[in-house]
Amino acid sequence: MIKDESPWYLNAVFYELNVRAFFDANGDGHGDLAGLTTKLDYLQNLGVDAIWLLPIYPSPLLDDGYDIADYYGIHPDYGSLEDFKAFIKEAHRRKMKVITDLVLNHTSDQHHWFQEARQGPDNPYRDYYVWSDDDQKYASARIIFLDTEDSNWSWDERAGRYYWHRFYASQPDLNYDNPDVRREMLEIARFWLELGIDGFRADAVPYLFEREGTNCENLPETHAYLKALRSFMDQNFPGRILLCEANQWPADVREYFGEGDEFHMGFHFPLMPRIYMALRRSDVAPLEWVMEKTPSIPENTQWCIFLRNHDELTLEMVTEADRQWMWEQFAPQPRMRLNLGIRRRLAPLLDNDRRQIELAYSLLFTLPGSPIIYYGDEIGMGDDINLPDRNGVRTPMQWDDSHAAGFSGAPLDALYAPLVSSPGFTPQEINVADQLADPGSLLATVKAMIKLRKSLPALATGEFSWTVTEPEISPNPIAAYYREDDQQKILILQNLSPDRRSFNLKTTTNTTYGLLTGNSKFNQSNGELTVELEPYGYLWFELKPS
Ligand code: TEU
Repeated sequence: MIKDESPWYLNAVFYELNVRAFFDANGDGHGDLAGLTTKLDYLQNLGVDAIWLLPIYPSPLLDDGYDIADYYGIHPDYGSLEDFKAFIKEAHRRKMKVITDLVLNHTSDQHHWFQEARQGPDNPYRDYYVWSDDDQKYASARIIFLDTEDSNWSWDERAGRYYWHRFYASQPDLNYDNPDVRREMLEIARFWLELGIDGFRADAVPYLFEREGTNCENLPETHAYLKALRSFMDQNFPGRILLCEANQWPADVREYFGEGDEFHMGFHFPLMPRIYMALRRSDVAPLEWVMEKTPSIPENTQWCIFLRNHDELTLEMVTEADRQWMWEQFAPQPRMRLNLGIRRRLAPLLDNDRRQIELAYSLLFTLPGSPIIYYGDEIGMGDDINLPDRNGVRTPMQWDDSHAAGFSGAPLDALYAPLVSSPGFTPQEINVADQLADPGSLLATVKAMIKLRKSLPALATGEFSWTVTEPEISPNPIAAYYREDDQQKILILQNLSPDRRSFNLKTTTNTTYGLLTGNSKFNQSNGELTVELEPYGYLWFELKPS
């Protein structure tokens, strides 16, 4: 149950955004911190509690900023540290929290540590990275960026040795066996926490240590270091949070919460693809499966749940057969696929079908965890599968139908990425201004759901339990569940199928089913709730003694 003194992140709505993509204040074609600051009113109005910024450090941008060249600065495209401080101040003034990406596992090869390390075995930075005379060590570690890399080792001509990297070859992994690396990272954390941020989204944490004979993921040494980071934060910056990015099965992610002494929050990767699976199959079974596999987590920790993010929709946490099926269903064109995933946004994935998109949001706001919205998905923005890597889901935010979608005053050919041009998704068709003016827009619905969700703490931390509707059919297209704490009992009914569905639900005597929101019909009488759910329809109720 959420109490007044409960930590804020237990019932918070997060918003993930790319500074480059949000708003360009100086007209150079790249979004910047000053631009983002002018858009804080929009986020406050949407009801967002916390903003997660993708990396804004100086970087050659070969992995869009996850390749960091200097941990202590701001990429000049985005502005300066002064701009960052001003942004934090303005966000806090609006009672919004800010978390930023902390990339622990690797640096850019342009980072001065790596440039020094290459120089020779005696260089003090040599041991900051993981070197080998051959490319055979740690052979059980999988390759993550399968479409671009064929080994986790790359040859460095200057050093005359191989270096280890779990992601792009331009991102050498740091050597966490070196106490200097461990210490440097705490100093980096200190620097940003002193600037006033509220915490970190810690990137790619399963891969910090390497040990022969293992898959080099989730190792005990890695957990020990992450606990040390947590304790450093608790001691020096109490109240600031750590959000874990571990794309792992629930049982493995569970370990990152420790005994409440490691991460405050963790992304629920296995849930995400199963939301799409359940919708496309009109079958609740994938959701039942993942809820059953989801372990309970320590007090004052929380899942972070999401529909999409800045990466490809990862299919690492599904079986091979399900992956093939998901690709056939959601990525019929080869350009839509990337590594083990799908580089498309929410609205195009769901056929730009308003009913399915709304239902996906209904699931996001009622399943256990704090929801994260990916920028642009609140208006149903499209993507551009012709752009390289994952850039197609990182295009400029569509503010209005004026020049450059109201994102920038720069000439169109100076924008960091082209505007979405696919039919149905152009800025003329999808933009914030139109949707703000339209009480029936997706944006209006998402905003209303956020407000409702925040007023119902049982949706954040209450017990979750499935309920049975009658007649029972198999496969079952109805996702029906209760969320309950000692203050509130909420019933959620959702139709995962494109057909209208009628059913009954046995009700408790002396209980009134108060409608919270929904788009379907129901009737309560004689101890039964009779429901007719529209195609992809949903109803949320609060149960009250009558
Ligand atoms: O992703 C790391 C990661 O662990 C994967 O889950 C990744 O999300 C998946 O394979 C899809 O790419 C993080 C960032 O989110 C990603 O943008 C970076 O490219 C990556 O780290 C390397 O820094």
